[in-house]
Amino acid sequence: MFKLFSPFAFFASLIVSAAAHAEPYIGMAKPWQLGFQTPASPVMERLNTMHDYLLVLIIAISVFVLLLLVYICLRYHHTRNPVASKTTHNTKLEIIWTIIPIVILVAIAIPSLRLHYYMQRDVNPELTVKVTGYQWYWHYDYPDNGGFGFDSYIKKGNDLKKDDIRQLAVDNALVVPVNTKVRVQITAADVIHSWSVPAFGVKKDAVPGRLNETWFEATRIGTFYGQCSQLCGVGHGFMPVAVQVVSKDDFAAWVKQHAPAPTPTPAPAATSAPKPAAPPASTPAPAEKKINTKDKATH
Ligand SMILES: [Cu+2]
Repeated sequence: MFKLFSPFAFFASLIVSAAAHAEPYIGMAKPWQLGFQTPASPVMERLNTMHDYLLVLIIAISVFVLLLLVYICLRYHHTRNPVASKTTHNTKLEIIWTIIPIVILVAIAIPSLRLHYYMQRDVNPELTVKVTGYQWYWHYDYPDNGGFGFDSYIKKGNDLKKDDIRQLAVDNALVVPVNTKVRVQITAADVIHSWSVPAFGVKKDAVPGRLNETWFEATRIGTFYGQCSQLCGVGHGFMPVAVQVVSKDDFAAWVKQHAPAPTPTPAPAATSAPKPAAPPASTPAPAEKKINTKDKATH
């Protein structure tokens, strides 16, 4: 038993914890967590600041109202104030309690609208990915990199490996480079879904027949998780979002691996040999067709 508390064990535990820190970062909610996930994008950092600012305002207002109530209860108790005042109007006071709330609302509205504007517009995106929600999985396309795409399904049961997080691990994560402005175009092919990654401050509805747009810039390497955030049917809880942020070099290598090979040969041999490479490139097409038909149907 004593060996457990020996200096050796202590240093061993330090080494183990140091090794744990060297592991890739995982962006997800932790048990008993209070507050937001650690921000990993400029948008989420600003959302955090906005949240803290509002918290200060809310606490100040709540404390002021509480103190006022306590003061009134004590000062105007019938034992101290047996004859109640008959005053009903006080112009000065009414002007003050109209103007102060207006000032507070303006002080909230200005930074809030600025942040909304910042979140909405994507300034010179360096990469575009298209996200399509399906019942019940996500499909990701890379139009800038040859238009290849793939499905992203939750890993369940026997597919889960040792380090996989249950209910969040997927077979194919969206891969993006770090410190790169990524424009995300979001739509759906059946019902409304919502693509969200809390650490990036991103949550956008995926609506059939509509192309929504948002952006993020991941500031750290790691895997970031989110979940579908619009009730979309029985599989709603089983279509997690996983974004793998890698270095720019790793991303280039990954694209090389997955992008469809360029087809320089015009049409000399239409044999069945190159067919295996075709499915990834052709999968997005039916999705777009589906969306178009729905679009026409709804209008
Ligand atoms: Cu969904």
